[in-house]
Amino acid sequence: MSNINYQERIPNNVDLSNDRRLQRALEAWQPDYLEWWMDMGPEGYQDDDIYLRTAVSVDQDGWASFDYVKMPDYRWGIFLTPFEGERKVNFGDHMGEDAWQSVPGEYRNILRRVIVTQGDTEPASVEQQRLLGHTCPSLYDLRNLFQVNVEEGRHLWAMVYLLHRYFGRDGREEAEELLERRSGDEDSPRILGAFNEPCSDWLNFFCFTTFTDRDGKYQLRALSESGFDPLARTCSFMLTEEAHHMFVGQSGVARILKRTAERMKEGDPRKLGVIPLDMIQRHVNLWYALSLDLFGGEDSSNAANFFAAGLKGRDQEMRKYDDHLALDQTYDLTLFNPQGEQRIETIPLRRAMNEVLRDAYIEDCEKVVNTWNRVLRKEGCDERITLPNRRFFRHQGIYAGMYFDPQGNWMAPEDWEAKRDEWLPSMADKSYIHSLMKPCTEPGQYADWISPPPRGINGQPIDYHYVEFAGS
Ligand code: BYC
Ligand code: FE
Ligand code: FE
Repeated sequence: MSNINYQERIPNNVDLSNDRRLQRALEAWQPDYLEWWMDMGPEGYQDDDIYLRTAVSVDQDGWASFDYVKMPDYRWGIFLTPFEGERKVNFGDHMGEDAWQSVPGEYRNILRRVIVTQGDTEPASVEQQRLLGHTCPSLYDLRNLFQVNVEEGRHLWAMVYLLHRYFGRDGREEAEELLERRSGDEDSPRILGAFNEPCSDWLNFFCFTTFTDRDGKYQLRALSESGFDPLARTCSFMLTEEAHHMFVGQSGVARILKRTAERMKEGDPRKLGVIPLDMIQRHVNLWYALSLDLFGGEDSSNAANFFAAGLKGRDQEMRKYDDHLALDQTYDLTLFNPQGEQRIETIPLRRAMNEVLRDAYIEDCEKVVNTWNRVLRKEGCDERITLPNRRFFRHQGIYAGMYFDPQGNWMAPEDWEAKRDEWLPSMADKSYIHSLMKPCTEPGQYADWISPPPRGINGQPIDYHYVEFAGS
């Protein structure tokens, strides 16, 4: 079934109306979700008409339609890529067995944990971005922010569906708790580090959607290989939506770089009201490092168990690899002792699966940075954006609690602290950037610190009324 039933209260392509218990349970969760959305979703824009895309089909082509929607009326629903019939578990100890259509008892807990961890990031990101609308650089950007927000809301629905459908009472409790934790809250924070960090201006937002949503891409890709078929199919549809989130980030940073490079020909970017390259670099450093942490420990028995169980594969497990058992191979990790001496430790490949996924992510990020540097080159600017070494500013895994410069050299803590404001956003950066963040809400108007996009959304012009404010 590839078409979505929009007649129902919860749009879906999972035949919800034939499972009354599940339908009732999800319909009972729906008002709590909406209450969360009104409390924690974009502040101040709930009555406005936003030019949004809504999923209308799960086919690769023509899956979305565009129209004006008030965000609380967005049709959040449950969409899985179509059932493929004969799917098998394709890696790990169960390789060759039929893919699971229900939860294998022995993996119930770890599977629930992965689904909850994934689900938790989605509302967290909406919470982090909740005030950004007030300082939007244009209606085009405002609309993109809201598009990302409603789709992250839908990603939460995707995980809540799995919890309700496959995990009974525990699942329903977890679904409630997903609406109770809050990004950055001291008592009840979100689960993963990056999702508790503030994201209070648009440079942070564009770096977040470039680097943190891109972690989403790789986690979802790994889960879309899963032997638990409903998880695989849910994640594979989420990836369709994810592409736009990363586009928003990558093109947002590119537009900032373009404007900065243009102005640098005239003088000091700070005096000209644009964002200096070193400030942009510090934000890249921060969000890249926070996002690297999201892959978990380099040496992880959890990761080995996930892989062995056939629950979480590598990036493009089927396309990129021939050996799906990963039993005979190893992975070399570079470790440091407290004196900064380096040594290599070789671990079984299965234990290194977090690091293998991180490698794929890093490669992708390098390509993104290359596209940014092409923008600088085209503007005749000789400076370049770079990615810091994977050891820089890490809080999870084997480099946590140690200090490395952006080139990856070990440092004594006090030496590192003295350099901190050179490498990471400082209070001065924050107040300068905040001073630039003035809303631009006339169609076709763009803030001075960012260049307009080369084209609009869905073939519309860049001065389109992407948001129609209520009462105007
Ligand atoms: N922060 O063996 P370890 C997205 C915990 S983004 C805090 O090293 P493991 C999105 C870990 O839970 C994609 N805690 O790692 C983007 C464990 O705790 P317990 C999100 C962390 O288990 C933008 C302990 O450290 N999806 O969709 O292999 C906008 C040691 O565990 C962190 C997923 O993450 C951290 N950064 O975990 C919106 C996929 N890292 O159990 C959305 C689901 C590790 O000892 N999650 N810990 O208390 C997973 O597959 C895995 O849980 C992890 C790695 C990738 C997080
Ligand atoms: Fe998401
Ligand atoms: Fe996303």
